[in-house]
Amino acid sequence: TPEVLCLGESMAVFVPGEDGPADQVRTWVRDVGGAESNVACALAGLGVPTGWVSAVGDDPFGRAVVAAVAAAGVDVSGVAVDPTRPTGVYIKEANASGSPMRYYRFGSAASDMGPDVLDRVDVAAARLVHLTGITAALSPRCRALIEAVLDRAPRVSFDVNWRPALWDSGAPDVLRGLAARADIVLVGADEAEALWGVSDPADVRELLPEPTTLVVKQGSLGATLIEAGEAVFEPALRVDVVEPVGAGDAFAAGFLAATLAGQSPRRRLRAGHLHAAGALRTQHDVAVPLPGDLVARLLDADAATWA
Ligand code: KDG
Repeated sequence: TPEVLCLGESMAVFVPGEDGPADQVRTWVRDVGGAESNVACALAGLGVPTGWVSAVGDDPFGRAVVAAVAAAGVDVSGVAVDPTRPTGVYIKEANASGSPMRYYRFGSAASDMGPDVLDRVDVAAARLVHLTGITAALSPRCRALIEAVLDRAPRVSFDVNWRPALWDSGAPDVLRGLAARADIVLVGADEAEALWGVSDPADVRELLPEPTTLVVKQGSLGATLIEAGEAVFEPALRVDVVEPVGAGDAFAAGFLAATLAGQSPRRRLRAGHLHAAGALRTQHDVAVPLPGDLVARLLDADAATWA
């Protein structure tokens, strides 16, 4: 049985298959993506038994998504097939400065998931359930589902993952309320600034005093972990960014795997940075893994060698 369950929607992703403005691109490459399944794939790659809980349509994209996640070693027995609704799609006009994402997911199979998902999936048996703020934006039923997970799961990690395109209004309060109920919260300083008007990790902490563990990701600078009254900052690696989507998911996976393994704050943050670096260097959502011996050396390197 999986130790970690990641719950959320995944989609067929289309990235340009040739150069030029998106409205002139005619060749698109079909990939697979979704924040929570990205985390699940990366965790499985790190050797953590992981399941993905979701729903897809009874269609080719749904089958492609499930096959890709299963091929990464993730348990997909928690994925339902909804014959009445389609699998979602998104378009990624990939570039290094940030990729505008266009979603075609309204009314999708996953957006109709509700608390009844917990009749078929035992979240109480997992060591950790990973959620993101994306799910809260998909539908009232999805929001009720993540509230129900927060009620029942023994330990929840929550990546705020604010996606402005999915929200009309209410995001600051909803996302803060959900984050406050989680055990581990991951948030970008830029997201915290846009949502709540604060970006300094200590100020974010004041806003979210309840979670045991808070990680504020400060972009190319690094990340700060605040836990048991202690703040630890660890600089990020310098990377040539190809396309940033998926880096947050890779960071979460590295950080969570190291956390489950009981590692030190510094190693947990470094594990996050190392996996994020892999995702920053590819157009795909899921990272190209860095060589294991390099990872092992960098996790324990002195500060000068590391950054
Ligand atoms: O974190 C990356 C995700 O944003 C991407 O895979 C698509 O799940 C996605 C979303 O809803 O934005």
